[in-house]
Amino acid sequence: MRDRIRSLSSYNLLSDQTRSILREWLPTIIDVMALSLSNFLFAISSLLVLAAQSHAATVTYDFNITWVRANPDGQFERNVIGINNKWPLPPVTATVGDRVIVNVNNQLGNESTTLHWHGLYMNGTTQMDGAVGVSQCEITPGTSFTYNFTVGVSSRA
Ligand SMILES: [Cu+2]
Repeated sequence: MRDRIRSLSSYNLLSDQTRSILREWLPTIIDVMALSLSNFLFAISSLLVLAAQSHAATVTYDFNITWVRANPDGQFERNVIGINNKWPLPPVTATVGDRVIVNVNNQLGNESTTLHWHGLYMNGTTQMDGAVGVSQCEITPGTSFTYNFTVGVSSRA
């Protein structure tokens, strides 16, 4: 502590009484300042963590549902339902808390369809869970439907 007091450039200009007060109280003052700084840093870092946690993303996909030729089970090639003229189907990647928007256009021509979000609870948005006639109307050929839901904690199903 004595070294810190010496390092103050104006210390030698102070009166003896002021110096003795400083000698007595400076360690405490510096400790309090250090404590305040650590509290301040802790508060700032807590805010940053909260900000990071509350910053959910929105992920958007455009899925055209089409017939494609594929051999999913290794038996023989045939017409299967694909997305954007591809099979295997593309993954949807999101984090818990994110909003997922999927613009679906049914281009099958002869078949209705929906997307089922197996494994997600879909709390509050069961009308978008894809079970035709149970929780959602079918997306008829030539029509579109936009899925829009927030990813909650998934089940283990
Ligand atoms: Cu399911």
